[in-house]
Amino acid sequence: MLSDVTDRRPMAQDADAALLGELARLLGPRGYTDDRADLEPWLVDWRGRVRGEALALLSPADAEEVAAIVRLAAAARMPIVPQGGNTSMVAGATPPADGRALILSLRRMRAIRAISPLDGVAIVEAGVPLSALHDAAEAQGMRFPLSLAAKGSATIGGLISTNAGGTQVLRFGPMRALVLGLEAVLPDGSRFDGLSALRKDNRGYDLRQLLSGAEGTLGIVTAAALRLVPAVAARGVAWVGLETPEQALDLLRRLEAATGSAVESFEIVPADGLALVLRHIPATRAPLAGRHRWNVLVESVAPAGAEDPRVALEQALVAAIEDGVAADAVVAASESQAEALWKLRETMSEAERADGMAAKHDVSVPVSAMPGFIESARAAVEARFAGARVLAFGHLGDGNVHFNVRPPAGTPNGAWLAEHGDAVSRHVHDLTVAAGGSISAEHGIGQTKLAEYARLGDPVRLAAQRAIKHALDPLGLMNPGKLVPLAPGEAAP
Ligand code: 2HG
Ligand code: ZN
Repeated sequence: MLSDVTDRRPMAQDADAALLGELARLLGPRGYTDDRADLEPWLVDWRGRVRGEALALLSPADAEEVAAIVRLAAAARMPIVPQGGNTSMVAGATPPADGRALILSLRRMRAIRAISPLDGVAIVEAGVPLSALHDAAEAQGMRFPLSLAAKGSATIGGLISTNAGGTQVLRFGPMRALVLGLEAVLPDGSRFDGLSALRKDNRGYDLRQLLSGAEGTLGIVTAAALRLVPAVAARGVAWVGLETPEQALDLLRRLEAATGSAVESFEIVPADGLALVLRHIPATRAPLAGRHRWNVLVESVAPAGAEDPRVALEQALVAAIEDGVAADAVVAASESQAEALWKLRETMSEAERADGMAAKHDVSVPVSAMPGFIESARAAVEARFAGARVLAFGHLGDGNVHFNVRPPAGTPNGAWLAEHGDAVSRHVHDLTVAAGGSISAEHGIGQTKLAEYARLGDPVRLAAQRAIKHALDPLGLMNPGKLVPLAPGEAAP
């Protein structure tokens, strides 16, 4: 039998070569490359931990070309790995190690087809970077209310496919809450045109929602109708020092009450997180005179004609300090000060990476349980893994923190993680599940969380997700090896 396999291999390679030839003809030199140097940046994930290989990088010009690619790939049983800005935290867009895959980039599909302030909708192609949508909406007096640190490179297609979260989820929800319509190519090459952005549409299973957060495993999102909200006229941004995560949550509810729910961001940063930023990120400085165990970045906004949001924010913060809920605070007096405060939060991840590798976890529990979870899980992890340094920061108002665990100071980074990293992650995830939480609040499952998802995912949920995957992608060609764990005993397609 072995000789059969060996004999078939050249034929399979011929078929792959024929497919690549067809794709090169279809897409032309702007849309096709198999040059190793061109491919290189697409083969490694943002954190530099996972490396794959691919036969070619395809950059179609429109949805018609995407459909043609998917049909040709399906006929040749060739996997497709869609990749947007390549800032996945879970290697969700990195091709497989065996290298038999095509990377699909929609970077040439960058049109903002329409912005309608009357409908509160933008029709945007998948390759548009998030910051370009922000600018285009603003030019029309509107706003797209989702933001994250990678906004300059993260694309609309990637944000939808990963149901991205970020720092503005508190008021408007994650990406899937903002997707009103979708255009996509399904795994059989058919084109789904669901762009009409109806506010009400009750025709059963919702393909928009199935494709949002599907990590490219059910098809390729080519464009979307996205919700816009009115632009804000002014924002108030403050940095607050306090003692405990409990106080932070208490502060959030007070600020919401005092500002009429105008709080859009509420991010928590521990003292050692701020110290990392100040050490590694140029042009940053401590916002408060003293050192506080915990810090909060808060932003509240106001529409045109309303009172300056800084006034209500400042009053509420003064009251919180008087009541002993916060220790100190500063409200940005100008836009450049506001930007400087945001920089301290948005560069957290970069600063942590510059300091060395960490075992990263993106966990959520019910909002009210998060303060207790942060403290008790930190104590549990630090007691079990001597010297380990927990860095929990992020979206407290959403019940989601990045519960990252750094090696003991002075230890060779990689070696400690190689020895303890998996055990640390299992421990953190066990604690999360015991607290009724999720092991992936906003980063997705990708490749790096797949084994843990298989271990801890509710079997009923996993079976339903596999059934959906098999129904829409029976050949298993859409971003294989991501998101959906194989069933026990199931072979990879
Ligand atoms: C953030 O909130 C990102 O800054 C990255 O989700 C989190 O690096 C991380 O762990
Ligand atoms: Zn985050």
